[in-house]
Amino acid sequence: MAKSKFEYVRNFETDDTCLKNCYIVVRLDGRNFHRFAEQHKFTKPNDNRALGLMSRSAHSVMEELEDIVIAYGQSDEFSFVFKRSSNWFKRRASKLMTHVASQFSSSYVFYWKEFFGDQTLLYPPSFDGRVVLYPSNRNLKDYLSWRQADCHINNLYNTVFWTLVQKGGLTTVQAEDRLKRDETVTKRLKRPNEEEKDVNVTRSRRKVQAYHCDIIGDQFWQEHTDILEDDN
Ligand code: DGT
Ligand code: MG
Ligand code: MG
Ligand code: MG
Ligand code: MG
Repeated sequence: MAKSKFEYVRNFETDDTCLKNCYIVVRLDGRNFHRFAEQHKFTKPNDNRALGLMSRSAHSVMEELEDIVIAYGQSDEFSFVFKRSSNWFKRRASKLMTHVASQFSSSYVFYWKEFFGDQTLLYPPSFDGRVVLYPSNRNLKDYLSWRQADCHINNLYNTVFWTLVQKGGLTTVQAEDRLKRDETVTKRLKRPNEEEKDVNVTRSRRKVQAYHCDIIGDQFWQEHTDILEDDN
């Protein structure tokens, strides 16, 4: 076949072959599902219809695509693990990731009705994707454990949070305040007339917050005593 003078542009394509012997993990995550959940009135903290639809879409990915050995999902995300020895699409990361993302997204829309019945899908949802390689079984198990621990921690928090709001009558601000996690740190303190000793100090882990205020004067530092540590 004759080559055109334009052929050279093909050489601009970069090689994204995944390293051999590694498990290839593709993780998808719903784009701005905070808004999507709100607009489609997902129940809090967990909407069984939404979770069922995620699961159904993952099922479709596993059925239609090659070499996926396990998938794990929670919230608006799903991880797909390709077998170590897979040579599907010559292990090209972009091919694997985009096939997973598009198969999942189209299935999510295709099966919407099965889970949400007459409730209208208001706009087309989308999912981002990333590829991560894990060279050992330990690494892969730890990856999945990491996602599940994340699920557990979030669920624990969300379940208690929404119970405080829905059944306990607290405002969302009050519930958040109630659930602030305390952090215990050991500080070496020297109190007047006492020996220096290690003392457990409890403080709240605060959210990052923007202030627009004077930090030259003393007032700010008096109000935020946990920023500076003792000089000695
Ligand atoms: P992103 O991923 O950066 O585009 O932004 P989001 O908004 O998708 O953030 P992400 O992925 O960290 O958090 C997932 C959101 O999806 C979170 O706001 C809660 C929502 N969501 C997921 N599953 C459920 C559910 O079953 N019920 C409700 N009410 N919300 C859910
Ligand atoms: Mg996110
Ligand atoms: Mg998301
Ligand atoms: Mg997410
Ligand atoms: Mg083609």
